[in-house]
Amino acid sequence: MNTLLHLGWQEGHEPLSDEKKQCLARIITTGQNTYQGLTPAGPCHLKLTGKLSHAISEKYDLPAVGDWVITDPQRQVIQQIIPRRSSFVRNVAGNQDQRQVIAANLDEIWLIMSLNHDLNLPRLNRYILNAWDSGALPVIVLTKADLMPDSAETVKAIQHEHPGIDVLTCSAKTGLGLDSLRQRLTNYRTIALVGSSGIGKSTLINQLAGTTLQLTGEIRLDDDRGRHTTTSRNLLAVQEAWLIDTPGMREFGLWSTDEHLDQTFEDIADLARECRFNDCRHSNEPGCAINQAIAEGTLSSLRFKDYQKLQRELAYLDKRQRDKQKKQKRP
Ligand SMILES: Nc1nc2c(ncn2[C@@H]2O[C@H](COP(=O)(O)OP(=O)(O)OP(=O)(O)O)[C@@H](O)[C@H]2O)c(=O)[nH]1
Ligand SMILES: [Mg+2]
Ligand SMILES: [Zn+2]
Repeated sequence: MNTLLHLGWQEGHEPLSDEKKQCLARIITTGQNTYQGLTPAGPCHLKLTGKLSHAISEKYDLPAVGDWVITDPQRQVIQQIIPRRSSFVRNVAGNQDQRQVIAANLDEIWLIMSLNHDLNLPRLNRYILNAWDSGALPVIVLTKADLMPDSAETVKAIQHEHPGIDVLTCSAKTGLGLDSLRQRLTNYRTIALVGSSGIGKSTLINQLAGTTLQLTGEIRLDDDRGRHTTTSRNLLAVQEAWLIDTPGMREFGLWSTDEHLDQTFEDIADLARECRFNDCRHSNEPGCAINQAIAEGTLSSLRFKDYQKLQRELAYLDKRQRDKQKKQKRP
C-alpha cells in the first residue's frame, strides 16, 4: 500500500495538521484546467477551486507535475498548493519573462544529452544554471553511448568543466551505465529528466522500469532530430523512485542568478579571484588570470565567451525583473 512517504512526501517539508495531510495529493500529470493526482488511496481527477483560480496571477502559480496539493475531502478540487521545496523552471516568453515550472519537488534533475548529435556545451550550461537555481541536484546524463564508442575524451572534458556534478554515460541499447542510474532510484526520491527531443529520455525510463511506461519515437534518419514524441509531463513510479518524463524542449530560457553562474563556471570564478584587480573586466588589464589561462591553453576561450554571454543575459533578466517590481510598487 502507498503512504505519503511512498509518494515522495518528505516530513519537515511543510508543517501540516493530520487532518490536512489526509487531503494531500501529488500531481502526476496536468491537462487543460484538469489535473491527475495520486493519493495513498489511489488516483483522482482534480480541478482548481474558483477561489484559487482567481488568486493565480501567473502560470508559475498553477499546479505543476510533482506538486503537492490539498484537496477537498471528496478529492475533486484543489484548494491549495503546498510551497515547493524545489522546482525546475524555464523562461518561456523571452523578453516578456514568463516562468514555467517544468517539474516541482525534485531531488535530482537529470540533464540529458545524447552523445551523438545533441552534444552542445553552451546549451548544457544553460540547463545547469537553471538547475542550480531549482534547489535540486543536477546530474549530467549522456545517452546513446553505443553510437559513439570513442566518447571518453568528450566525457572527461565535461567532467573537468563541471567538477561538482556527477557525469554518467549510458546506452539504453546495450545497457551500459544503467546500473549507476538505477542506484539513484531509492528512498522515493523524485527525479526529472530534461533535454531536447529524441535524445532518449522516454527510452531510458522504459529501460530503467523494465517495461514500456512511455511511448518512444523513432528518429528521422536524415537529421537525427527528435519528433517530440512525449507531449506531456508525467510522474512515473520506477523502482523505488519517481521519474518525471518531460517533452523535449526547443527553447530554453534562462531563469537563474549571478550566484549560480559562478557555481556553473567554478573554474572561471576561481581564476577571477586571482586577477590582480578586484574589478578586473578580463579584457586588457595587467595581471588578469583569465587571460593568462586562455593564453596558456588551460581555459578555453569559447567557454569564457559562453560565460560572458550568459552573464549579460542574466544581468538583462535581472534588470527586467527589477523594473517589473518597481512598476508593480507604483500606486
Ligand atoms: N542507439 C541508441 N538509440 C537510442 C538510445 N536511446 C534512445 N534511442 C532511440 O532514440 C529515439 C528517440 O528516443 P525517445 O526515448 O523517444 O526520445 P525522447 O528524449 O523521449 O524524445 P521526446 O519525447 O520527443 O522528447 C528512439 O528511436 C530510440 O530508440 C540509445 O541508448 N542508443
Ligand atoms: Mg519522450
Ligand atoms: Zn581578469
